[in-house]
Amino acid sequence: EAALIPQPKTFGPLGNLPQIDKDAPVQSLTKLTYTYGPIFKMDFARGPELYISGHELVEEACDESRFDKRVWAPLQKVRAFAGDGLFTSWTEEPNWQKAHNILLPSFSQRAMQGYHQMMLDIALQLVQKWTRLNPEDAVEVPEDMTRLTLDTIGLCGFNYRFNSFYREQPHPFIVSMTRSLDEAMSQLQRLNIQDKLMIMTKRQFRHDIESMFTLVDHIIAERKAAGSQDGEDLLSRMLNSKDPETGEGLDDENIRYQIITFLIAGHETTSGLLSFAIYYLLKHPDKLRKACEEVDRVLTDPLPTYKQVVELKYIRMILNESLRLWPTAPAFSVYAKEDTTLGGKYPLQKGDSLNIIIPKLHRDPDAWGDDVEEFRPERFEDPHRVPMHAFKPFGNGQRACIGQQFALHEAVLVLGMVLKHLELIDHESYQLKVKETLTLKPDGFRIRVRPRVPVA
Ligand code: MNH
Repeated sequence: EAALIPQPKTFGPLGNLPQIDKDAPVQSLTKLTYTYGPIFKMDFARGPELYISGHELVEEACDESRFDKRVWAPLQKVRAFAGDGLFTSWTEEPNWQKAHNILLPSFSQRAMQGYHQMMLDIALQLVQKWTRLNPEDAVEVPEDMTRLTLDTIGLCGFNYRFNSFYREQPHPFIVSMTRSLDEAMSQLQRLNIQDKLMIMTKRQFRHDIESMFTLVDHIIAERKAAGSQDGEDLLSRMLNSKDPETGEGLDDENIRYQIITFLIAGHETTSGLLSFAIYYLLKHPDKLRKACEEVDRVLTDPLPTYKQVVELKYIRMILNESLRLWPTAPAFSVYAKEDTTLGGKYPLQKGDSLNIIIPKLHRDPDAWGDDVEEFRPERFEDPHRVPMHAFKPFGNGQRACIGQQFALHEAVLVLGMVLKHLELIDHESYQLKVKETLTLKPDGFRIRVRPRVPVA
C-alpha cells in the first residue's frame, strides 16, 4: 500500500520556494522536518525534491546496492570549475574511479604521518599570531580558521604556500573561488530568463574561473618543469601514479579539476568544524576544562608529535560532537538505481532522488536518545554505542569524504595546540548564528585570547 508523502502547502507557480530562506536553505529544510516529519516533498520550478532525515529512511538511502550519489543541482553548478573532479563527478564517469584509485593511498591514516610536519607548520602560524595579540584585540575565529585550513591543504597537497596569515584580504584565488561558489548557488535561485540577463555577473564568473585555472595550471607546470618524481604530496601522486585497474594516469585537465576540488572541499568544511568546536567549548566550561586536562597530559613536548595527536581522544570526541550538531557539509543527495520502495511504503522509480538533511538526522532521538540538543562529547566515548548509521558528517560509502582522516588529524592537532597555548574568552557573549554558503559556519564569531603556555 503506497503512502502519501507529506508536503507543505504550495504557492501557485512558485511551488514551495517561499518556504526556503535563500540565505539559509538547509536551516529552512531542517525546521520543516519538525512539522512534516522524516520524509517530505517540496515543489520547485525545476521539479519536485524529496527530503529525508529519519535514521531508518537514511539507512536505506545509504544502501549502495539500491542508491548511488547524485550530483545534485548545487554540485552541477560547481562543475563549471570543478569539472569531473572527485566531488562533482558521477560514479559512472571514468575519471571518478580512476582518481579514487590513484588518490586513496594519499588519504590513509598512515599517510597522515607524512603530512604532520606541514600541518604543524601552519598550526604554529595560527598559535603564534594569537599569542602575540594585545589583550583587547578580537580574533575572528572562522576567518583565521579559513586561513589555516586553506594554507594546510595548499602545503600538504601541492607544496604551495598561500601565506594567508600574512594577508589582510583573502588570497586572490580564494576571492575568485568564493565569488564563483556564491554565483553557482545564486544561479539556483534565479529563473532562466533572469539568469540570461545577468551579463556582468556572467562575465565576472567567467573571469573568476579563468583566474582559478591560471593559478592551478601554473602550479602544475612548475612541478612538471621541476621534473622530480619524488615527493609524496597529492600533486606528485596525480602526476605520476597509474590506476592499477586500467593502467592509466590522470590527464592534465582532470588534474586541474582535482586541485580545485581539493582546495574547495579541503578547507571550508574543516574551518567551520574548528570554529563550531571552539564555540561549543566556550559555552561548556566543564568540557573545556576536561579538554585542557587532556592536552596538558598528552602534549608534553614543545611541539606535538603525530602519535600524541592520535592520543588526544577527548579532543576527537569534541570534534565528532561538533560535527553531530553542526555537520559543516549539511546535506548530500542520492538517486535510486532501480525502482524500489522506501520504508516499505514509498514507491520510488529508477532515477528518483532523495536529499539527506544531516543536521536533523544527527538529532533523531530514536537513534541518539532524548538529549539530542545537548553538547555531550561523551556520547562518542564508546565507539560501539555510537549509532553510526545515524552519523553521516562525511557522507556515505564509496562516495564518502576521501579527506576525513586528513580533516580530523588537522583539526585535532590545531584544537589541541590552541587549548594548550591559549585561554579563550567569550567577551561578546556570542549568540550562535549559522551562515550558509555551500557549507556552514558560525557567523561573526569573535573571541579574545590570552597566552597560557609559551609557544616553543
Ligand atoms: Mn570532504 C566528499 C564532508 C573535509 C575532500 N566531504 C565529502 C562528502 C561530505 C564531506 C559530506 C560527500 C558529499 C556528497 O556525497 O555529495 N569533508 C567533509 C567534512 C569535512 C571534509 C565535514 C571536514 C570537517 N574533504 C575534506 C578535506 C578534503 C575533502 C580536508 C581534502 C583534503 N570530500 C573531499 C572529496 C570528496 C569529499 C575529494 C569527494 C569524494 C568522492 O566522491 O570520491
